[in-house]
Amino acid sequence: MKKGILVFLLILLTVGFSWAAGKAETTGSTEPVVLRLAETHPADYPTTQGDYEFARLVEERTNGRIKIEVYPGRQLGEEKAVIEQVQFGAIDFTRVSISPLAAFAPDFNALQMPYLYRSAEHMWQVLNSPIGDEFLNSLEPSNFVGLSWYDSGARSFYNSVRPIKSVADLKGLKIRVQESALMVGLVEALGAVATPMPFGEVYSAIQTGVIDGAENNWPSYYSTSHYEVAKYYTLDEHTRVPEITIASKISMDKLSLEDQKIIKQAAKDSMDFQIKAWAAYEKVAEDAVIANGNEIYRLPDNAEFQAAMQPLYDALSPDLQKVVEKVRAVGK
Ligand code: GTR
Repeated sequence: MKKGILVFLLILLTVGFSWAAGKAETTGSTEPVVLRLAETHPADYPTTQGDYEFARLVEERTNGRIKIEVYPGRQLGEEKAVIEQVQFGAIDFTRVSISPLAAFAPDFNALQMPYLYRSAEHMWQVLNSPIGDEFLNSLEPSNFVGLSWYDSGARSFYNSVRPIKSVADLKGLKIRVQESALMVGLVEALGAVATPMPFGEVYSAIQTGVIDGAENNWPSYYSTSHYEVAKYYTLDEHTRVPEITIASKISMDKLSLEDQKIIKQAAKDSMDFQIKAWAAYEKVAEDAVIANGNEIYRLPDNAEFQAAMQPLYDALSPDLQKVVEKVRAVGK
């Protein structure tokens, strides 16, 4: 109870401070407006590099009136808790995977369905089409402002027990997933045991045998050192899950329309930078994991995995099935 009151007071204080900071801009003070961006990855990770570029562009284009401070490495908390804080304005921005965001805006599940995109190019065609903008704009009723998309490659399974060469090999393995109902369903559809868990807890959970493995892209497999404790990596590439940068609608509403426009444009203009940083880091990660002697297995084709995941499509609402059809039609 006491702890609850303390947390409440802290939230009031944080909201109060951000409000005061926001005011500075409208009262013509020369003090910069300082806004905070939460990032789960370390400073050298490509999404964080994109965050820094976004912050740099905003500072440059507002002549220093708005400063975005990037907090990498989960300093402001794990993704789910951070999204909640962005929703009520205690944190101004975050870059997250759309997987945990879908708990707040369920339509986003339609953009992270297994084997949805034919390729990385197809995903980018979709995100850069009006569909991508509709999704960014759809967040406002949930109190977020969708700003931009970042690359996240493809996610695949890794574990410490055995190589996975077919769906049967996944049977009974305890696999960590993001805090996402869709990801729980995906892992269960393959006969494994899904364990939702915050990102920062996965390394020790694999090391101590609480779980057998997890799933992620090359850069995360490498930067988290999960590759050291889970040496079998199967490139089944079950999902491409775009990364997204969102703002708190409460924070944005305190800024002038002109500053909101600058922020939106700067976020979009940081995308190219992030996509290049992603490609470079993906290569570094892959080379380092292979040099470490990990057992990498690429599925000759993913037909078996894809068929096992069909129930997830059947369970989608008719509206989301229509979105899936629209996504599939892009570029055809
Ligand atoms: C990464 C993603 C993070 C986080 C993480 C996870 O690929 O960039 O934002 O969602 O996966 O698995 O928790």
